[in-house]
Amino acid sequence: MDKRTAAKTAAELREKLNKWADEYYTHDAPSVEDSVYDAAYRQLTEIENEYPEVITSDSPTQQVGDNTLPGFTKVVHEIPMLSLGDVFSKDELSGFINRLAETDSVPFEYNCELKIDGLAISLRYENGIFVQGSTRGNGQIGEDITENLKTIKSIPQKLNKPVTIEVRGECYMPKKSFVDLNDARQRDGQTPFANPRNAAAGSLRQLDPKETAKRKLSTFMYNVADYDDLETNTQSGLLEELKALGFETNPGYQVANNFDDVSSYIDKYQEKRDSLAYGIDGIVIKVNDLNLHRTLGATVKVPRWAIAFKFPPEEAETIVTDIEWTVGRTGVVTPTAVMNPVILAGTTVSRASLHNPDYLEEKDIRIGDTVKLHKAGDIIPEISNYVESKRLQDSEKYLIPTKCPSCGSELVHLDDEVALRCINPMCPAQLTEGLTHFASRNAMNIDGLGPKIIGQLFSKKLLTDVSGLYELNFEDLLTLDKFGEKSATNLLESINNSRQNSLERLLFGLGIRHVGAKAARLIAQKFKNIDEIIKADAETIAQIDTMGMIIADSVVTYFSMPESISLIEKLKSVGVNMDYLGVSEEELESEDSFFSGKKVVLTGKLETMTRGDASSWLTNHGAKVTSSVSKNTDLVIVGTDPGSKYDKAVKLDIPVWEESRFSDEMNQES
Ligand code: 1X8
Repeated sequence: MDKRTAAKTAAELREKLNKWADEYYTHDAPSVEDSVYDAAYRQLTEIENEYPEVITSDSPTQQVGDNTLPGFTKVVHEIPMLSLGDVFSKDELSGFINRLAETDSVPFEYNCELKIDGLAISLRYENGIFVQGSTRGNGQIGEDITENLKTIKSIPQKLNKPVTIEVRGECYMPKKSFVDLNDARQRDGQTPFANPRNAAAGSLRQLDPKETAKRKLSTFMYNVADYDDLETNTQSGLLEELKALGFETNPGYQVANNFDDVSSYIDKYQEKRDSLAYGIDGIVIKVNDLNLHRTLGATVKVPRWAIAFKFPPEEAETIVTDIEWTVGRTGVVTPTAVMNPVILAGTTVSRASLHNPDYLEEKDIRIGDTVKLHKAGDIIPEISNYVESKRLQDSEKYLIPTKCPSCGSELVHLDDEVALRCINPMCPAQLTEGLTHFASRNAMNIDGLGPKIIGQLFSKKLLTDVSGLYELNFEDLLTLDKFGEKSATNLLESINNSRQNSLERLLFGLGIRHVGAKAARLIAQKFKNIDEIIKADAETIAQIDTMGMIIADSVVTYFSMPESISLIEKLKSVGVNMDYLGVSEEELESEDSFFSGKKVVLTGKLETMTRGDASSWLTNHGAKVTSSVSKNTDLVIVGTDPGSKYDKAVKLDIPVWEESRFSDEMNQES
C-alpha cells in the first residue's frame, strides 16, 4: 500500500470506527458485530504502524472516546478505568506471555478470568457504605449512576467490613432476562436491543431508577482501584477478598503457571461458553502478582499486566430453503430466511430475520444458498453471508415480492422508507395483528384474547373487523378450538368490560402510526371525546405539550380515511365508550414519569418552547416547578444566558440539563 492509499484508507476506517463507537457506546445500538469493529480497528492499527504520519488526533486508536450522556452528573475517575489490550489467536497470546516472561526472570503466575460481556462500573464505599457508583465513560470521566446501581441486588449497600474502598467490575444482563426483556419490548412495539450488553447499558442509563429496577441486572466485581488494606498480594486472592466483603465475584477463575495452562483454560471456556447463564466474549489473563502490576504499569490506554483473549464469533453453515414474508400490524412486510436446522452457540437455529428488502438485496441471499450464520450478541441468529463456492449453478437472484403474501394486494414503499408495506386496510394478516394490538394490555386490555384465538375468529369468518368483536356471542366462541363454556364466558366478560374503557385506550388500540400509549393519553386528555379528535386539525393537536407535527399529521391522516370513520361509527353502535374518563387514582399512583415528585427550576431563555409551556408540561408530569435553586432542588433546566441560578446549581452539585436534553426526555415521555 502506498502512502496516499494508506491515508485514504485510514480516513475511511476512522470515520467508520467513530460512527460505530458512537452507536455502540452512546446509543447502545450498534449496527455491526463486535468482530467487524475489531477487524476494522486492527486494520487501522496496522496502517498507522506502517505510516505513523497518517495518525490523526481523532483516530480511535488515540483515544478512548467520549461516551458520557447528558443528563447524568459526571464523575471523575481519580484512578482511570483502563481498557484491555486484546489478542485474537493463541499465537498472539504466546507473544504477550513471552514478552512478559522476558521482563523478569521469575516465572509468572497468571490468573485466568472470564471476560464478561457487560458494562464496566466502579463502586465507591465509605466505611463500608455504598456512596457512589459510576460508568466507565471515557475512562477518565464517567456518569454517576448511583441510584440505578442501588436497585441491583448483587451490589451490597453495606459491606461485611467498614472499609473505604473503590471496586471495579462488570454489570451484565443474564441471557434469560435479555430474551424476556426483548420479548416484552417487541410486544409493546419497542425496538428490541441488539444484545445483552446493549440491554445492560440501556438499563443502567435510565434516568428513572424505577426503570432500572425492572431490568434484571447483575454484577461480577474483579478489581480494586483504591484500597490500602489488602491482605493479599495476588489477583486470585483479591477476588476472594472481594467475595468476603460481600461482592459477587465470578467463580470461574483459575491460576495458571504457563502458556499451556492458559491455553487449556481458554479451550475449556470456549466449550462451556454457551451453557453459562451470562455472555462472555473472551478470557482475561492477568499477572497474578499484584506487586508486579505496579512494576509493569500501563500504557496510556491499557495495563501491561493483563490482556484479553477474544473468542472468535461462533459460526455455522446451513442451507436456505425458503424466504418467508410476514405482515405486521402496520402492514410492514418482513422477510425471514428459513433454513435447515443447525446447532449454533448452543441452540438449534432454523430462522433468521432478513430485516427488509434492501438488506436482503444487499446480502444477495437466494433460496438454495449455503450461508454462514452467527449470533448477534451470542443470542440473535443472523446470516453473515452466503458461501460463494457453494452457490448452485442454476441459482437465481431472489425476487422481492410485489404482492402481499396475505391478501395479494400490491405492495408499496411509503415516503421512501426501506420497509415494504401492504396498504390494504382489510388485509387479514394486518387485521389479526391489529386486533392483537387492540386487545393488548396497554390498549383495550381484553384478557384471554391472544393471536391464536384472533386468527381463528378471522379464519372462521366470525369477525371481519375490530368492531365485530363486540357482536360475538356465546355460541360463536364455543366453536373455537379448546373453548369450553368457562373460557367463553370469561372472554365475553372481558370483551364486555372493555366497552367502558376510557378514550385513551381506544385511541392507542386503533394502532395509528406514531401514536403510542402516552401520546394517546395526552390527546384524549385534551380533546375529551373522539368526535373532537376527528374534527381537530394538525396544528391544534401539535399544540399539546411534547406532541410533534409527525404525530399530529398521522392522527389527521388516519381520521381522514373513510374506513377509519366507519370503524368508529361501528364501535359506537356496539356501545364502546368514546369519552375520556379521567385518570383513575390507581393510574395516578403508578404514574411513572421521571419528573414525578421532582423539584425543578427553569432558567435562561429556551429556544424551542416558552418557559410557560415547559413549566406546564413539567407540572402535568408530576414535577413541582419552583423559582429558586436550593439544596432541595432536584434538577435545573437551563436555556441561554442562564445567570446566577445556574451558578448556584453547579455550586450545590445539582444536575443541570440543557434544553436539548429536556426535549429528548419530553419526547420519550410524550
Ligand atoms: C474488562 C473485563 C474484565 C474482566 C471481566 N470482564 C470484563 N469485561 C475481568 O477482569 N475478570 S477486566 C476489563 C478491563 O480491564 N477493561
